[in-house]
Amino acid sequence: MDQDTIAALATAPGEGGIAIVRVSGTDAEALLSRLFAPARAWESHRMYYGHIVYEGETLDECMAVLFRAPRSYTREDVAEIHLHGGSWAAQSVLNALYRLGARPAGPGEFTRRAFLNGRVDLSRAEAVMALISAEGGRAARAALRQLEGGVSGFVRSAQADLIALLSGAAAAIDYPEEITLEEAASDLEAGARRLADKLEAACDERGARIADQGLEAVLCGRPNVGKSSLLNALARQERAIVTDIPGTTRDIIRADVMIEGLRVHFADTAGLREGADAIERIGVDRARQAIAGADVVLAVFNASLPLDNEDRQLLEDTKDAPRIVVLNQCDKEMVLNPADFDDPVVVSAQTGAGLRDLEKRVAAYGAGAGESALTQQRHMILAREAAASLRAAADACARGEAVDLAVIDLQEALASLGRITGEQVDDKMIDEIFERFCVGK
Ligand SMILES: Nc1nc2c(ncn2[C@@H]2O[C@H](COP(=O)(O)OP(=O)(O)OP(=O)(O)O)[C@@H](O)[C@H]2O)c(=O)[nH]1
Ligand SMILES: [Mg+2]
Repeated sequence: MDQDTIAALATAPGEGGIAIVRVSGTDAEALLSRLFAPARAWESHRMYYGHIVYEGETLDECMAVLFRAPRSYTREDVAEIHLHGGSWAAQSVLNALYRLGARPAGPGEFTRRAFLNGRVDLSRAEAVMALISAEGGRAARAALRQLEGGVSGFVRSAQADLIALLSGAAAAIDYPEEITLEEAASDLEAGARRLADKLEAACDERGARIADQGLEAVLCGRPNVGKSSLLNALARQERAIVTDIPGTTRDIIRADVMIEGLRVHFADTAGLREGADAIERIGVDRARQAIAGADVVLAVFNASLPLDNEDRQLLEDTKDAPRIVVLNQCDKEMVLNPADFDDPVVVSAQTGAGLRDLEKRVAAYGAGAGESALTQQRHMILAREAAASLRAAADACARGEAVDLAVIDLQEALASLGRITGEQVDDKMIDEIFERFCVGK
């Protein structure tokens, strides 16, 4: 089945400057030649101008290029036809290709072929998808590092460490006169723990989530301090209703803001106070839940009024949380003294003063996000599995068990690492990974 020639739209559907139809497989050149006649014989990696003609009808004016195997995305012969954007031309060219014998490509099938033909390892194939779906610069950079082989390189070095441990153990088993089993076991234990530490340090789930999905920042404070006004100012649009009536906001209102390549989800919440009506009480409960789940809490106070009990309670409740104290309404006469607070940001939602500082302080909570060696869930799970096997090997050595037993754990660790790059994979795993791709990639 993998010998079929496949075709799909490689660009996003809908209107656009150009639409690219991609064809891959042994018949790619023949199919392209049926629809498009270059002035001279096809030369690989060269763009040709011409017209796509099928059954006497000109379907589009286009540019076409042929990449002969193995110097192509899939390592098969690949043809790309650059058509005018919009769906009609691309669809009619695809229909012609299907009638001439190409098969519609499945999700991720081009990249899957690149993997099966050995052009990229699994972690690089996954990086292609991560790069396509990256929303912010931070996530895109992590994907690019992976695409350039960051993950493969990290895994290769861990595999080399493991193989060194395994050969040390083998030496002790084979040449007991050269190295005692006690020495071998203690070397093995130390080496296995070191490598387990390294693998665990390479996984930063929180950072990976923040780079990929964004940082949760929750605005909270008592009614009327200006939480909704701040949300609107940060979002640069009127998201939340602002009035001088305390208790205006009840539901959580969200706005996404891109700060230095990091997506930040700001949530504006109901003012925290007792004795509100039934609706507002639900809002206050939701606010408390949002605070508990936040990556950073923005505790907002009205700098032109003295602290009241609710303000003090909020300071107390959030003192151990990742928190930024925000003294708002600084355009009015300040009653609160910034020196009394722990590194506060002084702002005015009304004039915009201090907002840039606030953004920087928020973005600092995403510092380093997505910069660990591993950033994909699947890779982190396997690295942790490998680390667990290494710790089991170390524990076996520490208990004075036979080195052969530790060797089995080390081999398991090696197998887990092999699944990251795809040296040790089964078809089911490959299917699961590529099904998450989009068609045309
Ligand atoms: N002068 C001045 N007024 C502000 C500032 N921020 C908010 N206000 C005013 O304060 C009042 C309350 O603002 P909101 O943004 O609705 O306050 P809130 O904290 O969301 O209030 P609740 O939703 O009731 O909890 C409004 O009249 C705003 O115009 C500011 O920085 N300076
Ligand atoms: Mg509000």
